[in-house]
This record gives sequence, C-alpha cells and structure tokens, in this order.
Amino acid sequence: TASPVTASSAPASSVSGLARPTVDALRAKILHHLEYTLAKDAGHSSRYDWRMATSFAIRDEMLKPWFAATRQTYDTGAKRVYYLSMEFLIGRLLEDAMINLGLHETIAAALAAEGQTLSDIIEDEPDAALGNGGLGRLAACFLESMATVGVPAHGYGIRYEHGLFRQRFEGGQQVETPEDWLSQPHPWEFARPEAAYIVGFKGHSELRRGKSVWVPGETVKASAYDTPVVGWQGKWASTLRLWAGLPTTQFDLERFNNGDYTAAAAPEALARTLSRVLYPDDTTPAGKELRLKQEYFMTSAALQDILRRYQSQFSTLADLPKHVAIQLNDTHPAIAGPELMRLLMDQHDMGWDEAQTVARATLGYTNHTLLPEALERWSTYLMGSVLPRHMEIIQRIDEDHAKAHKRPPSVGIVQHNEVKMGDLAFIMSHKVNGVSALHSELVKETVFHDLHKLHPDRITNETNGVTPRRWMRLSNPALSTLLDETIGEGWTRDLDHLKTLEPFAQDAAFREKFAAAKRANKVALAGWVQDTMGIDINPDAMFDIQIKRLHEYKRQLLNCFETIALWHNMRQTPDAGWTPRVKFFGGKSAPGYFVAKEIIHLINDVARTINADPVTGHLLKVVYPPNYNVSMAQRLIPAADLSEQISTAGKEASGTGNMKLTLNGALTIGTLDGANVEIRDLVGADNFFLFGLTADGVEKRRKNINHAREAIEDSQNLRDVLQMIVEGRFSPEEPDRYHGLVDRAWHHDHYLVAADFDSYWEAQRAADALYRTPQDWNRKAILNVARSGFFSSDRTIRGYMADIWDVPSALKD
Ligand code: RUG
Repeated sequence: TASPVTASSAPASSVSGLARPTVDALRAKILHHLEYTLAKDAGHSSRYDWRMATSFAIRDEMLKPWFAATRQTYDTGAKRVYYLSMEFLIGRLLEDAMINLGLHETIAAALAAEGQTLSDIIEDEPDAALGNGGLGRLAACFLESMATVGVPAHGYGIRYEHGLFRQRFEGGQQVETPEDWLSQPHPWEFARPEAAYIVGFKGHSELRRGKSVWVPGETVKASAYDTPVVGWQGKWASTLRLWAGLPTTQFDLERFNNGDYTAAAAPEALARTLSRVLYPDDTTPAGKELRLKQEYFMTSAALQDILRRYQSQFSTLADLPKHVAIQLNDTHPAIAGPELMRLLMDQHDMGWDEAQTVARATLGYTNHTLLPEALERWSTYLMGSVLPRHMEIIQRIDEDHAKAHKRPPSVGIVQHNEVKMGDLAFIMSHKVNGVSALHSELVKETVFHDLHKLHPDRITNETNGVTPRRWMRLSNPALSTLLDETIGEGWTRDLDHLKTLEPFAQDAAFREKFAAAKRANKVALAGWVQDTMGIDINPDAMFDIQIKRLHEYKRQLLNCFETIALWHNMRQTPDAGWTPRVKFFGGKSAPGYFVAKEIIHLINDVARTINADPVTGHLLKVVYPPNYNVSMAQRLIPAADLSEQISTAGKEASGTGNMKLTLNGALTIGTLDGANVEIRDLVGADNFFLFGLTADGVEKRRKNINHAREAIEDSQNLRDVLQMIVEGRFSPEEPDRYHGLVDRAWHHDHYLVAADFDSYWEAQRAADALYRTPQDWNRKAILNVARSGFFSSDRTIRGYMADIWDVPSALKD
C-alpha cells in the first residue's frame, strides 16, 4: 500500500540525519511566517505574533523527522505502539522542540537579530494542561521518550477546549477559573478533518441474522488533530492525535431561519461537550454520564483509527497483535477491551473466541493507584444505557472468565450492579503493570489479589521515569552546562552516563561549581517570588519544596503542621542556630474535595502569619504560588534543596516529581512509598532522609483505633501545633475556622499524620544539621544526581518495549 504521508513535498532526509538551519535561514523563516502565515508586518508585530511565527518556523523543522519516521514505519511494516490516555500534560512545547532539534541558540540569535528576546517569547506560550498531575505528565514524558528511543508511536487523547482549571487564591482559598489555552490558535497542531469517525451512544442492541447489532440512539463525530513530538536530536518523532467532538448532523438551517437558534445549534453543542473540559479530578470516579461518554469517545475513535491504519497495511486482523500494541493508561480507556471485540466481531465478522484472543494479546493495562475510590466502577444501569452492546459483551467476557477459572466469589467484572473497570482491564489485557517496584507488589497483594492468583504471570512492573530533556536540559541550563563540561553531553540520550559524575562528589572544586549552579537557580526563583508574590526570600536559606496535587494521602498537612512547629520553636529560641528555610508548596485540589481545599486554606493562613512575623523573618518563610503547572515545576525543581515525598506509605503508586527533584540535586525527605523506595536504594540510605511507618506498619498501626490520640498525647510539639490552630492563631478573623480540621486530626486521621509526626520532625532536624555543613550537603546532592540515571523515562519505555509491547527500536544505534 502507498504510504499515506500527507504532504507532496515530503523531504528525502533520513531519520538519522538532521541538517540544522543557519541563523539567517531561521530568521528568514520566522519573517516569512510573520508575513505569509500571520499577515503581519515585522514592525507592527506583537509578542504573540513573534511567538507564532517562531513556532511555525520550528514546526517546519519538526516535519523532517516526523515524515521520515512515518515513512520508515510504513515502509518497514514495523510494529506500532498506541498509548491511550485521557490525559497528556504536555505543558509548553516551543522550547522543548527547540532543544530537541538543537536549535536553541540558533533561534535565540535569529530573534535577537530582530530585536526579540527568546525567553519572553517562550514565556508567552500558554501551558497545554490536558491533564491533572502525574498520570498525564507521565504520558507526555512517554511520548517524548518514545520519540527519542525510536518507537513508532501514537498517543491518543482528547483535545479538551479547557484543560485543568486555573487556580487563584481569594482570602487564602482556592478559586477555580476556566483554563482557555485554545483561545489563541495552537501552532503545533494540524487539523486532520479527513481522519474522522462516528462514535455512538445509547440506543439498543438487536439480533440480525443471528448477529448482535448496535443501533445507537446518539452519534457524534470524532475529528483528529495531530501534534508531532520530536525526540532528542530529531532522530525520530511520535504523534499525539487528539480528538475533538463534532456533530454528525448537518446544521439545521430551516430551524435557524425560523428563529429557533438554540434548537438549531443543539447537536453541535452536544457533540462539543465531549471535548469541552478535562475532568478535574484524578482520584475519584465521576459517576457522571459525561465522563463515561468521554472515555468511550476517545477510545472508540482511537480504535477505529488504529484498525483503519492497520488495514491500509495488512490484511489479516488475526495478526493484529503482531503489528500493534495498545497500552491503556489507567482504567480510563478500559472500555477498549469490549470495544475492540465489538469492532472485530460486529464490523469485521470475527468470531467471539478469536476476537477475545486478539484483543487480549493486543492490549496492556497500566495501573496507577491502589486507592479504592480511584478504581473506576460504573453502575450496570449507566453502562447498559450509554453502551448497551458493550454491556452485553462485558457480561459475556465475565461469564467466559468464570467458566474458564475456578474463581472465588470476590472475583468478577460485574458485581453488586457495578462494572469494575480495573477487573475488566485486567482480564482483557495480556500484561498489567504497576508503576514502581513497591506498587507492583502491592497490586498483587491488594486490588488484584485474586486475579493475580489466577493469572500469576500477568502483573509486571515498569517503574516510572521522566524525560531528562525537559526535566534537566530545558529546565536547568546551569546544571546541564556543568554536566556537559564535566562528563560530556551523553547523559541527555543515556541518563546512565550520570554515573560517571560520582567521583566528582569528592572534588571540592566541582562541589563549588555545583553549589554555584544551584544558587543561581535559587536566586532566579527568589526574584520571581519577589516579582509575582512580593515575598522577600533568602536564596541562602534551604529551599524545601512540596509540589503535587493536594490530597490527604500526600500529606501536605503533615508538612504544614511541621512548619507551624518549626515556627513555634524558632520563636521561642530565635538564637538557637536554626537553619533558615523557605517552605514552598504548589498544587491544586479537585474543586469538590472539601478537605483538600481546607488544607490549602490553612497553608495560606499559616503563610500569612509566618511571613508577617518580624521575629522569624530571617529564618522562615512560606511560599505558595497559585496555579502550579508544568511551567512552574520547571522553575521550582532546579532550585530545590529538599524534596518533600511524605505520603502515607502504601498510598503513592510511584510519584514522578520525586524523580525530577532527585535528578536536579535535591535531597529527599520521604517515606518508604512508591518510587521513593527505589530512589533511596539507588542514591544510598545515607543520602536520603527517611522517616515514618512502612506500608506494613501503616496497616498494623491503623488497627489501633486510638492511634492518632496516642500519638498526639506523646508529642508536645504536635499538641502545641493543634492548640495554636484551634485557638485561631492563623485565622484570628474566624478563630473556629479549623475546628473541624483539628477534630479530624484527633479522631479521623486516616492517613496517619499524627503517627508519623515525630519521626518527620526528627528527619527535618537532621536535614537542618546537614545543611549547615554545605560541603557534606553538596556531596550528597551530587551523589543524588549521579545515581538518578535509572529514572529516565527512556529506561521505562525500553522496559515496556521488552516486557509488554515486544517492539524493537526503529533506530539503528
Ligand atoms: O498517584 C499516581 C502517582 O503516584 C504516579 O506517579 C502517577 C503516574 O504513574 O499516577 C498518579 N495517578 C494515579 N494519577 N491518577 C491516578 C489514579 O487514576
């Protein structure tokens, strides 16, 4: 079959050779786009115009590797990977593309020649926040790593008009406003109106000549938008294909002409609803029809597209798993099992058994959580009414499974009038993976205990990773340059090269350079905090950073309590030789998550009180910048000294912020949870501040119903903290504001804040002590960097390729 590369002028360059344009050539390109794409005169162009023209010039450079990778994949019939995810937290793309194409300096010079400053233009780009947190950012790192490692890959998701909400603080409380990244054209995407599929909902399923046929009651069209993602040095590229909802019916002109404007626009409004907003919660099932519809919309469009592409290259659908691997990012696309079977059976005449075998061999499922409330369940009523044909298929899959295995009564996809999407994803996948070593073991022992016994070879582990291009080269140029000078540039492609940095930890001259890079990042962050928040912070204080979604299990409250205790102690003995600290918090709460929002309020109230205290002003500051997002993470992480990874053991599946902070030379204070365990094993127990109960210890401690009260009674520090809060010390205008919170701390401390408090306090004081001997601190920080090579998402992707997808790299080296 002809390769459907979509432009007539596809360049002849091979994937491995990338000719870099000169400054003059890029300058001319930018001016060309300014004039011919944006119809603007350089003399009258705004920053937005310059950014768009620069983006188009860079995008042109992305096309070469993108075309070449696409061609090679078609020409060789290589196996493809499809990553289905409801979230892709991609952030800004301009600088990432420039860095991967090696054009950073060239573009800076080309813009300078036009009197423009590259950093201003980079800052002008809105963050594409099509995700909530770790799960969505992981998907974005994977796309970039697949493009670096050489995997023929597509990511499939939804082109949400409104990504994750913007967060403001009003009187210290979180207020959400809509995010509108698409209010300006998105320069990286290509609309593909020719790639459109009909997706049905509701209706009924009927038998026609012995075959079930679904007659949907509603239909929408999924229309594709493609964004290229280039890997390091532009050797390969992957594609992010996002679906937008469009109506299937033509515009009702007659109604419109009769003045019934609302009715005329109704089908369009309904279809667009599907791609209107990102579901702003990553931990609890929505229980909403719209969410289920969104999941099915994305999954069905992706699977139809995958089968269409497959059939343009190969003839036998039975061979699908030889040429295609589909990865389900969490249970959100778990309807893929029944949907793939439906398409194979109802549209391609495959028999039941074969369709099930083919689907299972093609699909893999990644579990990201053990929290029971985050494992999706849909009522059989909702599933049956929104997706009646799928409900039939699910029931039969469940029956087949029951017949084939002697299962205990606890096993079953459909139970208590609910469809358990985790069990469905497990049963319909050939491999199920957890995202850290500890998490994968806990998955076997807890959520999938019974299924694991029936299928002992199915669960595997792929510890998460992060891309060193964005999370070091782009965000930390000071340290990147030092690494290049010291060990060469090889670390960018192979992060294991960082190992060669290890001997430099003993080298005083290197330690000084390392400390200077960190200090420069801290000075830059301090300037930004001063400019944006008006808070004066000391760059020589320890920068202690907790950045992540607000959730009780992540225990921002523990950090907040410790901050109060520290302040209280500092006030009592201001001259006791305290290590100055700046505590940074960053993160959003789900809009309906009352307890998390109350914690945000408390942190802001505590910040207000502490930051106004003249006694401790030189010792302690609390900074909570609103609207934490990918770009803010890029600013904070390189400046961190201490990384707060303090979740209740057994609750954080992996974490990825913990990896970014380690890579950037922060020491971790953390529990034995998620990937912290592997971080500590690799960097060495001496270079990590461990505290708290283990996952086993947590379970045991919970059995004592008085665990919180006993811990509080044993801790003078914690008692003082709770007393200050309850007296209204941080909320004098409303002294009883936190009575509920304090009451829960005494009586409903599900995440064991009290039980871990003293141990956390001790670990914090150990961190203080070490920070006072900078040589030792820096030596340990360097060892953290040198030993963090394992946490590259390139390594994670290689793991998926070998263990789950059975896909080799398309690159030769
Ligand atoms: O909470 C987990 C993180 O521990 C993990 O690092 C990340 C990527 O694997 O996924 C997060 N997650 C889990 N986000 N949503 C969920 C539950 O659906």
